[in-house]
Amino acid sequence: LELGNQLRKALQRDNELQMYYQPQICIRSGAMIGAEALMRWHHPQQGMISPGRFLPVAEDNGLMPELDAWALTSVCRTISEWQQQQRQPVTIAVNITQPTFVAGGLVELLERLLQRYQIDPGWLELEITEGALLEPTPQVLDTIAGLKNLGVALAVDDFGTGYSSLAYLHRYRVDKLKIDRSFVSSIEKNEEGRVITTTIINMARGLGLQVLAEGVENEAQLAFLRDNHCEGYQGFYFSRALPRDKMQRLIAASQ
Ligand code: G
Ligand code: G
Ligand code: MN
Ligand code: NA
Repeated sequence: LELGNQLRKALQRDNELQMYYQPQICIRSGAMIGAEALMRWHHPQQGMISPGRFLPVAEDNGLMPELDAWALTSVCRTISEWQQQQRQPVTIAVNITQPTFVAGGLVELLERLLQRYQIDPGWLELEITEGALLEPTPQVLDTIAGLKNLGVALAVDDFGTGYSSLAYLHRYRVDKLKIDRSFVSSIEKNEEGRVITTTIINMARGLGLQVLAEGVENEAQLAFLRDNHCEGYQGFYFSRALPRDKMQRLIAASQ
């Protein structure tokens, strides 16, 4: 409860919560193609608190929609600066959770942000988990259609770990699959991991979707992904999530 109240207050201030950015790399060219925005909480007494700890607190306190809105706003403000320095869009992905879809208002919020910060929607991607897509209620369908209408890309996060109904890939016109890092880490360990990874890559490519591997930690995993024509990757092998200024320098150097 204590931490919940502190998180509620942190959402009102603008120095405790920060977005960090993990680079995403094109496997063929080695070029930086984007980044995933990941939230960090610099707690005044407890120091850095990871999302693994504060996201459940946010959920228990009904703060997920507010937290997702905070992340989107912060990222849009950052994109409005970064897009000045670049010729080509660099995709910045923001995680959006199920409660935010249920709460409604996501399309309207994004519309306001794109307008206020004059953002080229090509810069923005939303990551949603399979769970959020599972129940095709009219509201979820409307939200997805509205997002696509704004020109914002959709990626399915942690792909392969949810209750996959492959039908939704078509129904929702998602743009990208992110191969869950549990599969990537099993590439070197067992044949199942390799089969699942290549199957996801082939399915994505067959459906005309982009495909990006998460949690790449070493050259062996990267070589396997390259040999099997995966397009992009992120992971500690290239970089952890970086503070905004470091990411800005990487982006500036990327074109
Ligand atoms: O950042 P880290 O590497 O520890 O992320 C742990 C988990 O927290 C991941 O599942 C990630 O999707 C989630 N996460 C990190 N930042 C955000 C955020 O800004 N919004 C939401 N909804 N989830 C986030
Ligand atoms: O669930 P989501 O994909 O949004 O979460 C991203 C999470 O994965 C973050 O917690 C991030 O810190 C973590 N992560 C990113 N790269 C790696 C990696 O190479 N190895 C491991 N173990 N975790 C990673
Ligand atoms: Mn993610
Ligand atoms: Na993920």
